[in-house]
Amino acid sequence: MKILFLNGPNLNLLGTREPEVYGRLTLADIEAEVRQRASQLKVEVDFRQTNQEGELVNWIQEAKGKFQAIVINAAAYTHTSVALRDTISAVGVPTIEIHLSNIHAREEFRHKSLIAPVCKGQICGFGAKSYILGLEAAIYVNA
Ligand code: CA2
Repeated sequence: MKILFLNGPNLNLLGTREPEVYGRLTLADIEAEVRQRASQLKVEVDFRQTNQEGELVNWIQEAKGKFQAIVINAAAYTHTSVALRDTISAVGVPTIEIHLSNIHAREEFRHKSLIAPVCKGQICGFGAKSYILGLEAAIYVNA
């Protein structure tokens, strides 16, 4: 089984600022943790980050037929992107929404996720562990 991890804007800055909100790990540290768990679970992962909305759209489109699930931290695009929502819905690859922070316990504008209704489920608030839980959810929805 192949699982595609997608990371949206500014997640490349993890570990450099706002550790009280997002923790001290870098995105590379989180990727290493995901890869370790994926190898225990005998699944393959591809792990990517971009600051560009259109690149996320292209990657989701290209996932069809190549990946059995997508785990996405769309970052700020979670709250704004009709394009991402339409793409997830159109492509039909089972998608898990994840966040490091509990978006429902933060500012009002973060409470709304435009992609949540087209995802299998949402995991948020567990820091880097949200990625591991996302991996396990991706396997679960394919079981
Ligand atoms: O909690 C999450 O994972 C978020 O997706 C992170 C996004 C935020 O816009 C969402 O509401 C929740 C922000 C990612 C930016 O990460 C930074 C990391 C270090 C310094 C600055 C930003």
